[in-house]
Amino acid sequence: MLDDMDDWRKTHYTHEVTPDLIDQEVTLGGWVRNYRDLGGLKFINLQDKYGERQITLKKGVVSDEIFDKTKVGYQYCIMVKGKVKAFKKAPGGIEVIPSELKILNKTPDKLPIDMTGETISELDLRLNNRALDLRSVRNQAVFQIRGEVLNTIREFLLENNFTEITTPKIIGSATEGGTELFPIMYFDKEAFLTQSAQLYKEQLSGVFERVFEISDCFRAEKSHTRRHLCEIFTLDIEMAFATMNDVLKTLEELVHQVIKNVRENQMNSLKFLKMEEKTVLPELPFPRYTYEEMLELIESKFRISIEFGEDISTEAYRKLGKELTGYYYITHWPMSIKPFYIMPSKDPKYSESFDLQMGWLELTSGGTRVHSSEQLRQALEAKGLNPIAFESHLKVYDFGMPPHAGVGLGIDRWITFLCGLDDIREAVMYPRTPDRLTP
Ligand code: AMO
Repeated sequence: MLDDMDDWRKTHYTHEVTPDLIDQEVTLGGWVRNYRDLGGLKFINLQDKYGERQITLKKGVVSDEIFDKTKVGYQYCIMVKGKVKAFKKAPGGIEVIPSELKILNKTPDKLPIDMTGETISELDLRLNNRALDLRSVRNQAVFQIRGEVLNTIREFLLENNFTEITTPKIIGSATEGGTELFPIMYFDKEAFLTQSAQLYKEQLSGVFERVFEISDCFRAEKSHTRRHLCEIFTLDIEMAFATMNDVLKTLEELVHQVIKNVRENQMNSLKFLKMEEKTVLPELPFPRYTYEEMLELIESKFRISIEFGEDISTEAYRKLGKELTGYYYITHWPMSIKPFYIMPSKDPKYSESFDLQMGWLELTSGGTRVHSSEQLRQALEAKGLNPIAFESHLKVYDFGMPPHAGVGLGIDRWITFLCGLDDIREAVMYPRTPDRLTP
């Protein structure tokens, strides 16, 4: 039989149950992280979204009725009314002596994954049971950090005159070329899920000047790596009256602020993930290397030769990451491997583009954009794309489009790195990969 919640409401979350509440009555609610029955003594570790508190039932101290009735299992959903007491050996130096306890929901005897924190179950099994898995302390730490990162990004950008935009995720034609798009049916027409806010953020930089969007985009890439997803969460930034150099400066200041806040506000989560020493405030400005300097470095240090116009291979990045362990920029990529909207450099062999790297991992792409409609038309043609398909975008460029520049940052990749995770799937609540569409 389950208990009814009735008019019980939580008075506190676990982290609010601090020593200044000693001898006061609280009502807590959450799940049983751990349960020990030592005969005359029962301990329940009640967890909620912020942490846990020990509930102690000692025969003779609590009523016989509650002592005898209380038999819980892992992850039972419970509510407890009780008094806060000081107890040195309990987590946080506090325990709650219950006067009443309600079992609101039960679990099977054997849970599909370990929830005690003693072992980490295999990732696919955890993802199959993701809502349960997300309750683990480790995941709580990851998603506290993720929340802090997103919050700081918004705060920082809003303070710096950016406007938050929301752009369509269902689109009629390819954003950046025809590949990597998921087609969908839009009534009787074919449409696509967007791969990037690129064209809309550019258009809106001609309205709100400095814009950003934090949202999903979709990549139909059959990549089975630990850094690729099919649904990604990106930060898109676009700045009018600006070039790549302005974006480089804003981005590094943003990264700096995010790490500062994560250190200040999420130290416990960093410690739990053993990332407190690795998460250091980066020095500004970030080192900048041109693509060509990078190729020379890779050749001289690792004897890996990359032809001008080729992407830097994963093998080379992995090695580079051992030498360049912090954040750094790679600028002026060959125009031949950049999208049509990127501005060519004075020497058109190069482009006004950059990536922000963290060690071996690419976190962003960005650059100065083309803002003349004529030049954009030619750029589309040069990339083998049909300007007619881009007509609704191109006409915006005839309405006084300002010079602009921007960047797209993969939030999931960044969280993977910041939390020291092995696999990007751990950095999102419900990952989408070529093999995973549920839960
Ligand atoms: P790009 O395609 O490089 O650039 O994407 C920007 C950043 O998003 C992340 N990312 C991914 N993360 C996980 N899985 C994937 N499949 C994946 N694909 C990309 C990376 C990458 O650096 N419109 C441009 C941005 C711009 O120029 O403003 C764009 O989308 O961290």
